[in-house]
Amino acid sequence: MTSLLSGKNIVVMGVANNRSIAWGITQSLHNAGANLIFTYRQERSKQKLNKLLDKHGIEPRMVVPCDAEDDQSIEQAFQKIGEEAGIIHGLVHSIAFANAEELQGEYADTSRDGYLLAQNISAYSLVAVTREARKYMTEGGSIVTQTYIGAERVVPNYNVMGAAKAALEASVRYLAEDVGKDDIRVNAVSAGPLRTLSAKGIAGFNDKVSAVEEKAPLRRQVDQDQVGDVNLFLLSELARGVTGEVLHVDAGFHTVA
Ligand code: NDP
Ligand code: KAL
Repeated sequence: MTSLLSGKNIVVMGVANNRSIAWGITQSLHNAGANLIFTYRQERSKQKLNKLLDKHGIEPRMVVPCDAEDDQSIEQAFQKIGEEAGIIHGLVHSIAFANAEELQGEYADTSRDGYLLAQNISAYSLVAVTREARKYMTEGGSIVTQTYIGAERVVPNYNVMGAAKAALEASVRYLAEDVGKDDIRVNAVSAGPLRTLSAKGIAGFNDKVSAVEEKAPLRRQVDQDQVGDVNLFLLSELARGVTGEVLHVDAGFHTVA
């Protein structure tokens, strides 16, 4: 797999620490020879990222701040990336946020502000990022975002994020239609539960893991590497015929009743 992405400039958004899905993706992309550009929101994430890169001997092409809630920040980040890297070949969107108090109890109690916040950061950000990245994807390219089965089915506590991921998955299809004209593909990976910082302290996470181990055809959880490798596939030429797709990396859990 060493040469799958050699010489390709790939932007990775959403590494918070070593457990992040985006960090699993980073390792797959690095092993495939990609030049990696990172964006982060919090200073703490930047520090963790720099330490991880150092520890794993990965030399980043650039590390750029980008707040996915802010159009100007997105515009500036991609302008900087475009000016320095020239061409962007791929983009990984691995960003989501909802207020913790909206991730419990009844979905019917979701506030207007909480709903809009989750949609803004978790779904609209893909639209804004695609628009900016597209300007520099002059040789075609591939965009991959991360979703969860809570978009398709009712998963207790996922609530407002379920609505945000449903919007994200629909956006994948509409964006794929728009940017397909420029030979850019847009897909989503729907991962099984992974114990990340986002999942920490949220009620019901352990139940989701047990359900996968019990019910999924493969009868085991997925790990960061498996999710990373499917992102790699979608970013590579191997997936040149795939766009507007939601690909499950969940040990088959979504297929069983
Ligand atoms: P992490 O907590 O590791 O990553 C979440 C990332 O979102 C952080 O890097 C955080 O950056 C970033 N983020 C949040 N708000 C913003 C913002 N306004 N601007 C820029 N970045 C922002 O969790 P995961 O790796 O689990 O999450 C990554 C993606 O994977 C999410 O879309 C999630 O919904 C999805 N997913 C996760 C699953 C799981 O089981 N963990 C399963 C299926 C999908 P910072 O900390 O710097 O603010
Ligand atoms: C049914 C599951 C159990 C958990 C329920 C909801 C999970 C929602 C994900 C959402 C992204 C979590 C948050 O926004 C957490 C946030 O309120 C507090 N955390 C933070 O601010 C940390 C510090 C930063 C890094 O987090 C973010 N996001 O910026 C779903 C499970 C089984 C699968 C998961 C976790 C899916 C998913 O989408 O992440």
